[in-house]
Amino acid sequence: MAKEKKAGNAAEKRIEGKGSSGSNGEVHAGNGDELHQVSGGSHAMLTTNQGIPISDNQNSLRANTRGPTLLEDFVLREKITHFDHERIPERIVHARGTAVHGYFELTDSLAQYTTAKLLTEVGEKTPVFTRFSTVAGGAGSVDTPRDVRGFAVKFYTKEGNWDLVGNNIPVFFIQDAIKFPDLVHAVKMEPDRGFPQSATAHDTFWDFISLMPESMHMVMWIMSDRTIPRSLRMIEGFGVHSFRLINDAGESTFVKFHWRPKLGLQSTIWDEAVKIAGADPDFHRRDLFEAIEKGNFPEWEFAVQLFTQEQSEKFPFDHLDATKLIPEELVPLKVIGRMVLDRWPDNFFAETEQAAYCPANIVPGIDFSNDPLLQGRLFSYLDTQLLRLGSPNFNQIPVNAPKCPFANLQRDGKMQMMQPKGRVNYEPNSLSQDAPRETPAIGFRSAGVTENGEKGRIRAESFADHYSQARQFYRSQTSHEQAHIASALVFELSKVAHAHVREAMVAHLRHIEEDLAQRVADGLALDTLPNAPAAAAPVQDMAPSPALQIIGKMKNTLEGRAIGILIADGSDGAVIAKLQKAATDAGAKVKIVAPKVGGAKLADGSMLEADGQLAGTPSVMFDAIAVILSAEGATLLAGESAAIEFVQNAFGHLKAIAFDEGGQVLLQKTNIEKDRGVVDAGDPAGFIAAARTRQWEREPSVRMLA
Ligand code: HDD
Repeated sequence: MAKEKKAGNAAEKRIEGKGSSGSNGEVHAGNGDELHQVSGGSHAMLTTNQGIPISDNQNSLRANTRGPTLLEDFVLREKITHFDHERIPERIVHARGTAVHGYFELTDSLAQYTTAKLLTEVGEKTPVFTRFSTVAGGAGSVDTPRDVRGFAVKFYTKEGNWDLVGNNIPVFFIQDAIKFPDLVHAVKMEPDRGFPQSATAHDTFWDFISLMPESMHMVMWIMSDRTIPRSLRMIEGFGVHSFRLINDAGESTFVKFHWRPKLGLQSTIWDEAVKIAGADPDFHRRDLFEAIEKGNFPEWEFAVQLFTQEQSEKFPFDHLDATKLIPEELVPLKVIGRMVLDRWPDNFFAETEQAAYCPANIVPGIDFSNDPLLQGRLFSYLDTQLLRLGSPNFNQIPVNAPKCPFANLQRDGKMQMMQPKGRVNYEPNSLSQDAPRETPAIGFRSAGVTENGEKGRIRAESFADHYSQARQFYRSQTSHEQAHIASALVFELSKVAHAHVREAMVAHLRHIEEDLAQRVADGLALDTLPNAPAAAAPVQDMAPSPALQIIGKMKNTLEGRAIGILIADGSDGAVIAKLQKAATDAGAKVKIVAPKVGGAKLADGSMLEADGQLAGTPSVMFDAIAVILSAEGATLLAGESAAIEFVQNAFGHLKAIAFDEGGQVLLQKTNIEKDRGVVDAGDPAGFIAAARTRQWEREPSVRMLA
């Protein structure tokens, strides 16, 4: 082939003599620019999908140097066609998510209650693939909107796959699956305008909710800081519904499943979450990735609440109603194992995007309850997977395939990857010795439950109490958390243009707590409190449950947290090093932030490289900050709004701040009032102690909460 025929898209002169045939390991030039591909090594040969070696991956086939492209260019057509088909439908809900491989290890046997091997073989490590997600936003939305987090775990057990498809909130919006499409339509982008993306703060959501008293308990949870987590490593997970365990005598026990993060719970401040969305839309995904890369494997305890039918009949609520939880004080949690996530997927699409979770995937020894929300889910997920993945053979995709042997007589269909042998594809048969057969002794069996009563579209009387647990949740919170709930309601309802919807919501709040209704009404400038709607059942005063707090479950630790140190030319290296050591010893990740990413020249003349450039690394990325500056550095940064905001936002987000003499100059410029959380950098221990928590008592001085 003549050289000019291989010319690229830049100045042809430069290209001549540069294009190569691109054989194995060679630099494959041809676009006229200097390429920095690695030479040498043992690169695989680039081929088409038919295995035909490709000689030139830079230029399509043309009739002449500057002529039209030829239809016969199968290399071009195959590549573009494949590209055009690269996307599959995103999940209708939970579209944005990130997943990690790991294992579940059983520490306590539940042999008394179940035959499921993964819950009875102590020490056994079961591989898992766990996907965290937001609910409302599209796949390309941000990580930190106010939203429920999905917590879906696929256990590849010896007896088949078990999917525990839960959330970071133990209750749900609705009691019956038939309402799910309405709920999702209401929360997603409004259909005429196509916004807002990934937000509940709009008319259609609150209109729907204000007409659904059963959602009030969930509303308390979503307005709490549970929906603005600091890290996916710091969220709880819940199976939500009651399930059943079945033992070898065929007896069944009800069970609720819980995940409890080793790092404890922590959330962001709402203003912080909003700013993180701009600074790093992938904040949670990156945090998880970086932790795993560093070997700080996130870990959760796995716990169960076990109870009998007789016990459940005495509960002051119906446990089959997914808008109710079982307080830990009523049925304590029993920790039976742990989950460790230790391996990032090799390929996001192949694994995370194609992962197909389904609550109906269950193993012998576990069974469903009659929760009508769960019953509807058992249908929905398989149907969704068929649409998304396009074929009933999606279970053959490696991330979805069981890791135990599996065999049946299902055959054919699009994208069949298996090549079954022989004549027999039916059962029973007498022609094959090896065709798969049923195994009555160990095969899956449903609990032998007697069902009777009248068929009909009826909601049980026992599902009628919509406010008692909402009240219990609100009353169980610390005063800081209550203020956040009230303020979140004010924020969300302030985005609702229809006054009657705002009023209807305040009216519901009166059943939950009069004081909450008043605070929200004040925040919305409502003159009078609207009348509460008729409640379908009397509202009960349940004992507060401190386990429902976040602040009460935050760990006094820097493990998993990050500290940002702002420096500039002339900063004192010794002070920085001391802080760095103290923070690292306490388990924190430390990042240096400087006006230039190359770093800063310290007072002793040495260069300290930066991990982030100031404009792109605001303090919302950190749990605490230090400002270590020379006098000149401080004067320079006093004229830089990113530096002022670095300090101001850290203060506003209730974070600890360490400063030295130069840092103090910048602090003065921001007009912040020093408090216990603003610590001299000469006292690293004091700084670390302050950095372990948020400065809650500072909050009234920095924002007007409802
Ligand atoms: Fe759902 C996805 C959690 C009720 C229908 N759901 C989905 C995911 C999670 C949940 C975590 C994402 C799984 C993943 O990472 O791929 N969903 C819940 C919880 C619910 C719940 C905790 C209530 C307790 N869901 C629910 C109902 C329906 C659905 C009542 C329909 C009747 N959910 C779906 C779905 C999704 C889904 C449409 C979308 C993508 C997918 O399944 O794979 O089938």
